[in-house]
Amino acid sequence: MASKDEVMAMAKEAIMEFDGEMAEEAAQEGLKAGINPVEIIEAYTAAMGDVGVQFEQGTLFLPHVLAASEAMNAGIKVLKPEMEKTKAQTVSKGKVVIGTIEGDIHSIGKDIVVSMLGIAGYDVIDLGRDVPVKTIVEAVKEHKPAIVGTSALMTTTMVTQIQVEEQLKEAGVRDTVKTMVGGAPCTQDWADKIGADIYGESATDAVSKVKAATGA
Ligand code: HCB
Repeated sequence: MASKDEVMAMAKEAIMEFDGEMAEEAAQEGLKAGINPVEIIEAYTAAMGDVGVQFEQGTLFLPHVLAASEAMNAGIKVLKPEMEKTKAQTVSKGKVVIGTIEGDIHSIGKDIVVSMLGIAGYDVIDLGRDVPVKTIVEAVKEHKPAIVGTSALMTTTMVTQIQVEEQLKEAGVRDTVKTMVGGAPCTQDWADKIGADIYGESATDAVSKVKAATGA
């Protein structure tokens, strides 16, 4: 059986090599070895961050990024059923509505947050990606969640998070829900500036802040 270090190294290599089969193998070996799926996802995430840096430096290109994200999704697909088992054993701690903001199709980070909130016992309504602000406001009215989160990966789309704050106010539901923002360009300063209640730096940070905000 593979050791934890071997599994983590394999998980990272799989993303760096854009190898979905290796990502699946790392996930399977990790589960066999009793490693927490979240830790394996964190290894994929770290490697995805490295891919992002290389993309920014111009040493990798969009098809590479896409292949890396597909490899990561392949690995997560193996881990998900195991994570769902944990979810089934917990009583719901409350509802969270979440989506990637309008104009933005980046979904990997948001999907990790969705999975980890699910594992933590939240009832998560995932609106997907490129979600119109109007749809987010309607979902808040319909589902009455404790938290509404948005993900923005681009400086050009994070500004739309301001509209979430404004349109929730216009709809008269801003006081009924706590807002969370996240995604690489977002910061605590950004959250403070636009009046969002929570800034989730990572999925782990998002879960612990959601727990604090909901008293769980
Ligand atoms: Co994309 N892309 N991309 N991309 N992409 C970025 C984001 C750039 C920064 C790369 C760059 O140029 N330096 C850049 C944005 C620049 C800007 O700010 N304006 C960029 C661009 C420009 C684009 C396109 C426009 C490229 C093009 O077509 N010319 C296009 C977007 C089109 C559009 O959206 N309308 C595009 C496309 C793609 C894909 C499809 C190839 C792919 C996305 C696949 C997918 O998501 N299904 C992709 C990817 C993968 C990236 C990078 C490389 C990685 C993003 C990622 O998944 N990171 C990224 C570079 C980078 O970020 N350094 C690059 C890993 C995840 C796990 O991290 O930060 O998303 P995360 O999530 C964390 C954390 O933030 C937090 O928890 C997560 C887990 O810990 N979190 C939340 C996330 N959301 C949260 C919400 C909450 O409420 C709370 C916490």
